[in-house]
Amino acid sequence: MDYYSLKMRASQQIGEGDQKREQHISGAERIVSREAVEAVCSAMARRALTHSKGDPDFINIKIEKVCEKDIQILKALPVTRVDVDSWQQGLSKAFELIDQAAELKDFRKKLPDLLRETFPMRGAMLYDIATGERLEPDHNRGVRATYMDALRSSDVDSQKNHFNEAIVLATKVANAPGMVAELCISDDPEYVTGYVASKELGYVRIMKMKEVGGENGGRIFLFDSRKATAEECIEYLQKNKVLVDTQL
Ligand code: WAQ
Ligand code: MG
Repeated sequence: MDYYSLKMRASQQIGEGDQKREQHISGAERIVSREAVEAVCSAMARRALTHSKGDPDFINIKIEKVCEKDIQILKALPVTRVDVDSWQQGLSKAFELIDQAAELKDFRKKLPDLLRETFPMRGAMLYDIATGERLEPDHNRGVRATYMDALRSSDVDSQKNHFNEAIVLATKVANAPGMVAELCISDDPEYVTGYVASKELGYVRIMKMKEVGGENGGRIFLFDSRKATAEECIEYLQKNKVLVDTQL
């Protein structure tokens, strides 16, 4: 069977003169059957054009054929859920889980600053817990995990399903060489649920991690350079084709 990868990114120019920059609005990645390509493509355009972060003036949709033999099937991370009373409590719970996964004492004290740095980024921060260095080739952009989708999903969602997309991304990321854990908060103003994920922890949904209406979200991929090279990890995130089985 023929598969096709579709990638969408949408942005808006903001600011004047020297301050002019591209603000990321929306991005999405899918791997679907040939029959679904047209419908998924138009759903992506609609999604970009109706995003709550703003009206994009640039939308890029890229379509590529993918060989079935190049696709790796991964079992979805097991999902658990943590209910919290406030977003402050949610963040604190997330930081606690990260400390546990990274096996670093008091690492959580660094996390609020790291998180702040991710707010304007289109991709994720790749942070080396062995050296404290950021490893993305382009710090403004970050690294993006691409070429992934749910297995047996040729459905066309014009409405974003945050959880379905996140479990796919988190499963791919957790399987990358040297990956220790991921922390994620959506930058979509109305979406306050976030997660911490790793192979050991699974996918831990934390029901509140920011204020409703807040646009400050981002992703941190915590990586350990004692376990793999940054090149291997980035290559996996950006190039390997993955379908995630969410029904196992
Ligand atoms: N690769 C790397 N980073 C990404 C990617 C990607 N493919 N897609 C998004 N990001 C970064 C980017 O900086 C975004 O601004 C940020 O993550 C948030 O992305 O269980 O919707 O797509 O209900 O807004 C979590 C679901 C939803 C929790 C997360 O993130 C649950 C979400 P968004
Ligand atoms: Mg978003």
